[in-house]
Amino acid sequence: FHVTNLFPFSYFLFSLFAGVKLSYGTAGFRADASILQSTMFRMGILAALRSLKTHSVIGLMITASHNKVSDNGVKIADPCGGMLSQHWEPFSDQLANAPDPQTLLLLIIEFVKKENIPFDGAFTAEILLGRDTRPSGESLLEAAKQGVSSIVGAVAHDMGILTTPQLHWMVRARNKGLKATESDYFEQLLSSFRCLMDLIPNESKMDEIEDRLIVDGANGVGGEKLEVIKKMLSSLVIEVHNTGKAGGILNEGVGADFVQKEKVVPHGFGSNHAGIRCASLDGDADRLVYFSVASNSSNKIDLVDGDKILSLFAVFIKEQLSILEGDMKGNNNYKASLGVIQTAYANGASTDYLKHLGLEVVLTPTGVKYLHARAALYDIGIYFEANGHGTILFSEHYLSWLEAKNIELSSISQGSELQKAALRLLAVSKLINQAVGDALSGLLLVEAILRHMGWSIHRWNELYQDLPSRQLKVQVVDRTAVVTANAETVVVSPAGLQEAINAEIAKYIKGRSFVRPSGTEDVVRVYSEASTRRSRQPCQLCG
Ligand code: NG1
Ligand code: ZN
Repeated sequence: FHVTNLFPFSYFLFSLFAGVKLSYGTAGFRADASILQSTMFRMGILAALRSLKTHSVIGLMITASHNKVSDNGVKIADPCGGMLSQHWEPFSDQLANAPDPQTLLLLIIEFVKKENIPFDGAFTAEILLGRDTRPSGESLLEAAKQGVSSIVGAVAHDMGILTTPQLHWMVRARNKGLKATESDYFEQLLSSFRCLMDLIPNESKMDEIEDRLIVDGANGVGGEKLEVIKKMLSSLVIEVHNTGKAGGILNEGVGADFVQKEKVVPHGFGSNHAGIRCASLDGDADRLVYFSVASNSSNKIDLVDGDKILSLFAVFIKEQLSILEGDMKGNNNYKASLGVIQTAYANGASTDYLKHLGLEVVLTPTGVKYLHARAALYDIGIYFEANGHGTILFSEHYLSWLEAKNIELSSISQGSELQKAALRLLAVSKLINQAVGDALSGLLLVEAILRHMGWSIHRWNELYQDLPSRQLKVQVVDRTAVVTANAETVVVSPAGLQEAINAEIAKYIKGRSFVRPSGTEDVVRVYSEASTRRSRQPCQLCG
């Protein structure tokens, strides 16, 4: 085991002085950028070890997503393009918090032995590095690079400024032996989008749809990339606001997190946009929400959140499956398993709607790693968080079947509705990012499906009525004191808390409430919903 140059760097010192305990959390390490040099260096080491262990290319993304511009963070992308295996999270916590170089080295040596990480030179560790537009990204990337190169022979490739999903996509593509540059990414998105547009039924009432889409780029990387996509598309009219070029600050009064939580227009939008379809990306473009501006000159919006994007996707996929499976021609027939995955933050009205559609709905704890793993158990698994992070996963087995079915149909019923359904599903599997939720690919899929359905944003929003809900953050002494079960819907400790919640929600029609410690902030989150803002059951005494 050789660690060539662990010591010449001062990166170790920073976390010592900061006295901060870092935790890999829901989505990697996040903190004020000024204390992250050491963490980046150490995560560079971890990424190189992970690459040696898995004999695959690994990704390291520097971003703090929707958090403020002075924050930054790091996430590791595993060989399949998904999140770092949870099995390695405790090691990454230990590595990030090691108090001195000796402890760090011992931890690495121990872990290498325990995990049997091969140092035989048979495989060159390769890491793809990406960063968002945060100014701190450049020097943090340097620290990560140094961390990678402290492992003998490991190679770091700087992929430049990217959205988080682009980096995950590249890692996945590289490990599948596919073309994996940024232009390959754009090419795949655009060709599958065009394919879906070409398959739109003639009878779709496209004229009911406002042509124009206005996108809030959160003053981050997503807006920049959308400008590139826009130039390559003739069939969509996209205006991008908040690209960051006009001096706006990343995530400040803009972006998907702001729009979804505050339910008001982002900066640069107003009543002059009433009636127009609008969308908002978050700071690293892995979240997407839509909205329309209320016509009465206030700054209020009608939010079309992740749950509704999920519902739109579910309706479309279900429709294609029923065409394909309803009238199976030929011999090679198969019924796909379709599952929908949400978290407890999903609006109760969306869960009811999806169940009424006859879909299997499963709840997991918060965090893409849980949703993604559960969705991967189906032939087609659709997952979304209410905040707009989600995607559609297709199993390899189902994709091979679809490819074969398409070939069979092209010989027995070329151009039939059956074949079109197969082609649409294949196009969706290429358009939608199979590694992680991706605002850019999600946006193109929403746009294609709305045109396919002939739905305006208002028609889409009317799929169901959201139950009024509130989400609060509460600062507590020790958030880990709150322990939950059943996909975070029940508090196990402290004792008595769940009973108190039960007593409260019993007073309201469709009352639902839960609390959980955040995995990304030092707070406890409280969520509540009920049938109306003021719905109290009539009082037994006074009516
Ligand atoms: P935490 O802080 O664990 O609630 C938040 C979001 C998650 C996810 C992660 C990662 C909410 C309620 N929680 O996690 O959905 O997006 O950040 O960014 O929105
Ligand atoms: Zn994000």
